[in-house]
Amino acid sequence: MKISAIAAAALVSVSTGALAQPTSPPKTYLSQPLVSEIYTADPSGHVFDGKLYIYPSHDIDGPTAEDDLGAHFEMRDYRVLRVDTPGGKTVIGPVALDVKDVPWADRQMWAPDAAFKDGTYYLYFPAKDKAGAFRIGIATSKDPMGPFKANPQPIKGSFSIDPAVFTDTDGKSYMYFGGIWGGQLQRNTSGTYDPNGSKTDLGADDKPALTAKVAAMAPGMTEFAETPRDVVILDENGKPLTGGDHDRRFFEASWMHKHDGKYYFSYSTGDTHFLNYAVGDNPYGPFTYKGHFLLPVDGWTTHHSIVDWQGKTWLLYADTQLSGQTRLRNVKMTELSYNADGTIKLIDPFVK
Ligand code: FUB
Repeated sequence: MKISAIAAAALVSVSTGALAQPTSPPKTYLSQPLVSEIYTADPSGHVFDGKLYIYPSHDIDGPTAEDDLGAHFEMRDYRVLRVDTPGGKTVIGPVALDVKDVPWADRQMWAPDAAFKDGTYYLYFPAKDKAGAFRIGIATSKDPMGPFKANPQPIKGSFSIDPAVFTDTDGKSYMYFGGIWGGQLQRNTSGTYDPNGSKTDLGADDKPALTAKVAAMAPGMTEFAETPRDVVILDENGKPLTGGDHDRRFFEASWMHKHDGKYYFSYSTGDTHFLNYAVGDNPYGPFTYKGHFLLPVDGWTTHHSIVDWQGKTWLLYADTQLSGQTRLRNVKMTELSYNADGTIKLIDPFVK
C-alpha cells in the first residue's frame, strides 16, 4: 500500500467533517488459528504414529471478572486436536476429560500435557482442588484423543500448574511444572499450600526468583520418583535470575526439548509477555539464559510447546486473534529455527 493510502486509511472522516483520532494500521499475523470452532490455548504438541496431537486448554466464556490470579480462566474440560500433515486440516476431538469426572478436582482445568509409554497415553493436568489449591492430576487412555479416565487422587506431592512431561532419549521421563501469581508457586514455599500467601511472587526483587520445578517420574508415570527440585536459570555471570528481572525470570509455561544433545528449557515471562529459553547439559540443569524466542502476542498470555515433526521444528503458541479477549484464546503454529550456534531465531508473531 502506498503511504498516502495508509494515511487515508488511518484517518477516519466523521459526518461532522472533523477527523477522528488516527488508528493503528491493521496487524498482519504471522500465522492463523488452527481451529475456530472452539477456543483453545496452552498447546502441548506430541507426535504419535506420525501425526501431531495437540493437548490444549479449552477456553470458555464465563462470568468471572479478570484478575491477576487468572480467575477468568474457568475451563472445565479438555479437547484434543490432531493434525495429520503440516498445513492440513485440524481435527477437534470429543471431550477427552471433564472436571466432573475428576474426583478430587473442583475447577479451572488449566494447561495440560500428555505422554505415551507401554501402550498407554497419559494426560497430565492442573486443576484447583476443593480447597482452592492447584494440584496436578493424571488421566489415562488407550487412544491419544481420549477419552481419558482420571486417577482418583492428584499426583502425591504435586502443586502449582502447567505440567510438561519430557521423555529423554534414555527413556527416562521428567515433569517440569509451576507458575507464579495465579499459579501459586509463591504459596507453596513451605511444603504446604498457604491460601493467604502472596498473590504474586516472593516480593524480593534482588533475590533469586521463584522458578519452575522438575522431578523425575517413577517408571509407572503416575508418581514423582523424587522431591521436585528447582529449575535453576543462570544469567551470563552464572548467577540465578532475580525476582525483579521480569523480562527474563520464569513465570509459567514450562517446556523442555532437546536439540543437538543440549537441553532447552523454555517458559513464559507472564507480565512481560515473552517466551524465553535457557540451555543446559542435562534435564535438571542448571540452565543458562539465552534470550527471547517469541515476542509478545495479542492477549496477556501465551504458552507454547516446541516439537520436531516431518523434518521441521514447530512452535505451537496461542493468541487472542479470534476474540480479542484474554480468556478466549486460539492455538497457532509456526516454524522455529536455529542459528548455527544453537541459539533460537527470534520469532515476531506479526509480519511487519
Ligand atoms: O490457561 C490458563 C493459564 O494461563 C495457563 O495454565 C498458563 O500457562 C496461562 O496460559
